[in-house]
Parts: sequence; structure tokens; C-alpha cells
Amino acid sequence: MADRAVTETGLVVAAHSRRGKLKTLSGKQLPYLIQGRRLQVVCGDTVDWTLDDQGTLAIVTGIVPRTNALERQPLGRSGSETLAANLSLMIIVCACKPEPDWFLVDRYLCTGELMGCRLLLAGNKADLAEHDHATMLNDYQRIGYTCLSVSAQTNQGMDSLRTALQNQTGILVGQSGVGKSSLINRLVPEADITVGAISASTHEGIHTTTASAMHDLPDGGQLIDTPGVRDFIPAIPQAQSVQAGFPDIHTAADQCRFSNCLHLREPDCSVKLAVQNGTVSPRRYESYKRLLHTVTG
Ligand SMILES: Nc1nc2c(ncn2[C@@H]2O[C@H](COP(=O)(O)OP(=O)(O)OP(=O)(O)O)[C@@H](O)[C@H]2O)c(=O)[nH]1
Ligand SMILES: [Mg+2]
Ligand SMILES: [Zn+2]
Repeated sequence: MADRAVTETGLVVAAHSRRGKLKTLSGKQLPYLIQGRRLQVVCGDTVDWTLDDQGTLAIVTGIVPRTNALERQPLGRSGSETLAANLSLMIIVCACKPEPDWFLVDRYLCTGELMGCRLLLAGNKADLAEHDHATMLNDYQRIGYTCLSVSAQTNQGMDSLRTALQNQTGILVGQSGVGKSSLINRLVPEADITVGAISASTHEGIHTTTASAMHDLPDGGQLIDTPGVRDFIPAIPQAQSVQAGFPDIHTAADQCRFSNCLHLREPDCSVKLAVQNGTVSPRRYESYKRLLHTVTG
């Protein structure tokens, strides 16, 4: 038998438990199977693999150390769950329909900050009469986040989105029904992902995408589509780390009396003062407090 134990690296483009699809160094896609119980492979991972005896299946033997990982804390379980890895840009998608959940947006932003990702907010469905981009994303523009008004339907803003994505490993996250898959279909015409209409009764998305998948962008780089969520609890081990994910609060914390101030009930807290005088948005502060309480239990 020929010696097939030549290890190569590959990029994971789809991961379902022990199986998935990877892209080889020559750009070919191959189905894979994970060897060993301990490996938890996700979209965006670079993995070591060898070809099986039939020459059709990649056997994944290891994961190359990740530069970062998107992790969530599953409700009622200890330990975190990794959702994707090696991301350089997180795009948080929202829309006027379904009604935006800004606390969810803040949780993703906080996570992206702690991961060291570039961050971008995309207000999709700009073609709809209800869309009011300036009001929708005002809080975030004020903090310094890049906000784009886009429409997967009319192509509005898609060039700016394309430019932001050039040579990045990006991920689209957000509620179900905001149009994540529709945006990828615009950016990658051959992607042809199934999209689903908003429910007429609940006015929410119907969770059309059920697994993450990575797509190559025509101008270089990759973009991961993810299933929409109702909630997202970031995996943050320490309460003190939460404020590092809120740049507006972190900046305002400069003058707090205590260096370990959590900006809750401590005296001479400059964050609470900043909320009172309008420098920090009360809604962002509320978001920070809610997340802090989630992390501390
Ligand atoms: N008017 C309008 N509708 C859009 C736009 N983008 C997406 N939609 C519609 O919004 C609905 C949801 O789109 P999807 O792309 O499936 O949304 P998703 O975020 O991928 O949803 P999940 O996969 O469930 O997370 C579909 O009916 C789309 O046609 C847009 O720019 N304008
Ligand atoms: Mg989708
Ligand atoms: Zn404080």
C-alpha cells in the first residue's frame, strides 16, 4: 500500500460535529472526518489532514493554533462552545424588520472587541420605507463604529461592504431574518443560499440557515454565513473584562476612583457621571450592566 501519511493543512469551510468540508492548499474542496474524540473543529479553522486509503476523504488529525475564536456560553452548561475561528472582521447585521435587538448587537460588539476583530455594523433592508439608518445606528456611529446602510435587494451600499471585506476572513452574525444569507448571495453570486421570508405571524425570521458555512469572495477573502440567533451569551470568564468590550464605557472609566470599578454602585464613578451627562448612552450602559450580571451569574 502506498504511504499516504503526508500531512497537509486545509481550511475548514463547513463543520458538522465530526464531519465537514475543507479547502485544500490547491483550492479543492474535500469532505473530512475527524480522527479522535477531542478535536472540536469549526468553520475558519486551519487543520492538519491526511488522505484516507480510498483517496476521497480527508482525515483531520489536528487543529493549527487559532488566532482567535468566537465563543458562546451555552445556557445552563459550564464550558464554552466555539462557533468559528480565525476571524479578522465581524459584521453585525440588523434591519428594521425583524425589529432590532440592540442588546444582542452590543453583545456581539463586546465579543468582537475582546477577540480583537475589526467590527462593522450593517443596517440591511435600506430599501424599505421603515428603514431609518441614521436613527437606527446613531449610538454606534457616535462611539466610532463603522455603520453601513445596505440593501441585498437593491444593491445599495454593497460596494462599500465589498471593499470592507477585501482579503478579510469575515463573519456575518445577527438575528434570524435580517438578511445575512441574502447579503452573501449578492456578494458571491454562485453561493445560491436558501433564504426565508419573515413570519407573517411573529414578524421574526424563521431560522432558515441551520449551519455555518464559509464562502470565497470574488475579490479575495472569505465570508462565513451563520444561523440567526435569538440571544447570544458571550463566553467572558471575568466581570472585569466586560468593560474592555465597551470602548465608550472603557474611555469614560478613566476618572473612576477605584481602578477595579465595575461602574455599578461604587462612589465617584465617572461612567455613571458620563451616563448622566449624556456622553455614554443610557441604553449602552444598560447593555453593559445586563451583560455584567450575566457573566457574574
Ligand atoms: N426588502 C428587503 N428584504 C430583504 C433584504 N435582504 C433580505 N431580505 C429578505 O429578508 C428575508 C430573510 O432573509 P435571509 O437572507 O434568509 O435572512 P438570514 O439573516 O439569513 O436569516 P437566518 O438564516 O434565518 O438567520 C428574506 O425574505 C429576504 O428576501 C433587503 O435588502 N431588502
Ligand atoms: Mg441565513
Ligand atoms: Zn466606575
